[in-house]
Amino acid sequence: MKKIPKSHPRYESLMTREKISEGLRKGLVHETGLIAHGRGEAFDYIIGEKTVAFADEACKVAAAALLCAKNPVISVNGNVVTLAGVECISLSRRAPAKVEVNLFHRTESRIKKLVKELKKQGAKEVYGLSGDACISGLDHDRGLCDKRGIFSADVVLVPLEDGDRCQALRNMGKTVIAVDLNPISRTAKTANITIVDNVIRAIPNVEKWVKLLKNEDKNKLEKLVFSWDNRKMLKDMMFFVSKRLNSLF
Ligand code: PTJ
Repeated sequence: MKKIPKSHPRYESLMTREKISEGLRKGLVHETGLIAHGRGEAFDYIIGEKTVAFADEACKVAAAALLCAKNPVISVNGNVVTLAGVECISLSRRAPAKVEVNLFHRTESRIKKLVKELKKQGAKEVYGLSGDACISGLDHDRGLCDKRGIFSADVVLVPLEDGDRCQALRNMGKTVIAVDLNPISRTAKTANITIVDNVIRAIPNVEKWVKLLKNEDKNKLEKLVFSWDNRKMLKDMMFFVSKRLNSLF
């Protein structure tokens, strides 16, 4: 990776760019993953590159949903493994939840590379290689998933998902937790619980809440999930963004 001086005011952001471009060079990230990352960066800049209160609340509800689930799965793609693979593995142990590599631009070779990378990062079991089931309503390879993973999951955490697939997962009756910096994306509007934050901050934050809520009464956790109003949170988030932009000048 390129050497970025720690004194640079955009050090963290530039290092993250380096990570993503290294992910591309290693064949983990798809080339359009760089474009998606740029869009994410722009929204992160707008929210102030910090976890806002609404995102923290969403992380709490996401943790409750994972703890109430019978078969929760964390779905990871090229960008997620590159930016927050270790954090996803750590969350999967704590919840506990399965991890599945599930790609928009699916190729066997990239799935193999990502599974290998996750194992290198410490994962014991990673789903995604068999692709022996299909997310209903999606033709094209992006619908392929594992029968014992996403296909049979009741709760799916999908950081950086596309809106179409998010809707298809919901149509299958699953509870979908999305991480998306863009509060007006189709994914953000379609998921049951949307964490409007950078995946780098969001995954450890969900794990923090899993730790805090682990011994909480199940009924109380279920209430937390069922009473969550995702639409209201997105509206509050947009209000926060417009207020913040107005206050900058
Ligand atoms: O590895 P693959 O083949 O599964 O492909 C992955 C990408 C990301 C290329 C694919 O899923 C895709 O094209 O995604 P989209 O539809 O561009 O959506 C990406 C969304 O994630 C956008 O709304 C971005 O704002 C958001 N995003 C990008 N980077 C981050 C992010 N959200 C949270 N954290 C980020 N670091």
